[in-house]
Amino acid sequence: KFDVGEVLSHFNINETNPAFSTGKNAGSSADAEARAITSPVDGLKIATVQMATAAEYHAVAEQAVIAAKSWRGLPAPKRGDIIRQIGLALRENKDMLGKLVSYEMGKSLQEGWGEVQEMIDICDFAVGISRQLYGLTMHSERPGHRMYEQYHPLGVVGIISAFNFPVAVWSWNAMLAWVCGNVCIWKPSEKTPLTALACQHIVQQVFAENDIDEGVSCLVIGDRAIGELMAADHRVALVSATGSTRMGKAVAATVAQRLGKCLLELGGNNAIIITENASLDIALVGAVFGAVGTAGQRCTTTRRLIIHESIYEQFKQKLVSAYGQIQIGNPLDEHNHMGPLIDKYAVNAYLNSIEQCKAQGGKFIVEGGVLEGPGFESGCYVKPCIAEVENHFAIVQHETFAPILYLIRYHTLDEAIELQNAVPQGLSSAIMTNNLREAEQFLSFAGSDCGIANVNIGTSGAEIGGAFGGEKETGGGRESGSDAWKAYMRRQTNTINYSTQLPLAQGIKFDL
Ligand code: UN1
Repeated sequence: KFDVGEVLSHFNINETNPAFSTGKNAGSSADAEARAITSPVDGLKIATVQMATAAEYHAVAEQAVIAAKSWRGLPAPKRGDIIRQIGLALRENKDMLGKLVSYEMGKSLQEGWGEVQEMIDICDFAVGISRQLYGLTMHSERPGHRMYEQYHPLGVVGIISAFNFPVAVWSWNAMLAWVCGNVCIWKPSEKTPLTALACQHIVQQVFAENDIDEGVSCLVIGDRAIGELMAADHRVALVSATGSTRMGKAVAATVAQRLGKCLLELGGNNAIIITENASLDIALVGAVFGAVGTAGQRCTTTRRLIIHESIYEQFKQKLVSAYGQIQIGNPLDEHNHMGPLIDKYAVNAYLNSIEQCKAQGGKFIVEGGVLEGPGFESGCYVKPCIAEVENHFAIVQHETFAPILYLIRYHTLDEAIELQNAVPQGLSSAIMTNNLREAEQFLSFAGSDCGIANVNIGTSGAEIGGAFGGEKETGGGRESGSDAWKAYMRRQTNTINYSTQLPLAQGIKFDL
């Protein structure tokens, strides 16, 4: 049974909560704006947070700069040991944190727990990486010389995260940034600050037990004004931002003004191509989970199905009957597949997109709409819907963060791949086929133009071990696994002369 009070007190979340926290030092100024956080699950107020002022942000950033000097001195494997302990603490808190994610954000409890599991996984990955921050050794062209490269910490990393993965995406960034020797300032979405406070509570306990400096993990609660301060702040070496393309463009432009570093993970418009050689049962589960999971609010959500004409009608029927079985309701009730959207703004955006889709010629085969009545009092529960469209419709080119699935028909695989690529975004993509030629063409340089391309798996639900991110308007950043850690470090090339001469490179003569 879910007990909000129990979960909140477990994480030391009170009725009113501070605007910032660097551990022991947490607070908010008298003139800070208070904001009530309500749950999309039942529309009830959960707690109040204070919004940080500019002065508070600057004070936190100062503390981060100081902490960066001590944290970087701790050897990387020792930093990894701290992350190992955070991973253990997250295991202990998985149930509670998963529930809070589900209640504050609205995703199903399975997905709330899955999100915490993703955090645990990245901790384990980061522990391993802490002993593998490898640089190369090169052969110098000069005798008695040696060259190598090493990776040093950047300093302060700013993390702007979105409401839809309120804790996992922060952890991808923070755990890697920390083992790489950086300190972090986290600005969570103003829609989901309570799960952020819970994470800060978990992390600060581990830090306190290990006598780690105040300020290695800084949390600042605020809206876009805080994001703007961070983007403009020369003390923040890297700004890692997850969210809309509009937000990413603003962050990138500001960071570019000071030639800082950016890591962007923005919108997706992900498609699954279903060929005549697909296993339709696999395709069905992949497509439905991809489209309705997290109520269509993942950046990896399946938004378009590009289906071969020979199986189009058959698959359409399967989809319609599968949609008829989707249980919508309180996400903490494990019988439900789908919870609410994050808030009423999201509901309006959903309704608006349905209107536009109809106006542009879309034909709905599963109708949408807002659910009313007992259990739906928050006004945030909507029906997942399906429309037959053409790929070029303006609404289809746009990412609506809601469970609206578009169906498109194709004749040849070349055409399907062209359609899949013909959107401004480039995050995730998939093909459903048992035909090797089709799969390989899709994965080739002439295939999908996305950062993620899957075969016989949907577009969402990536594992943490691979680099996560995408091309075009998705922003080009890569987070999480593989060698994404390199984004959190600066590379230094070192050439050492141990000879008794000073030969110059390129054979240049310079005698005195
Ligand atoms: C996001 O939606 O911002 O691949 C992240 C997935 C998850 C992460 C999504 N592992 O769907």
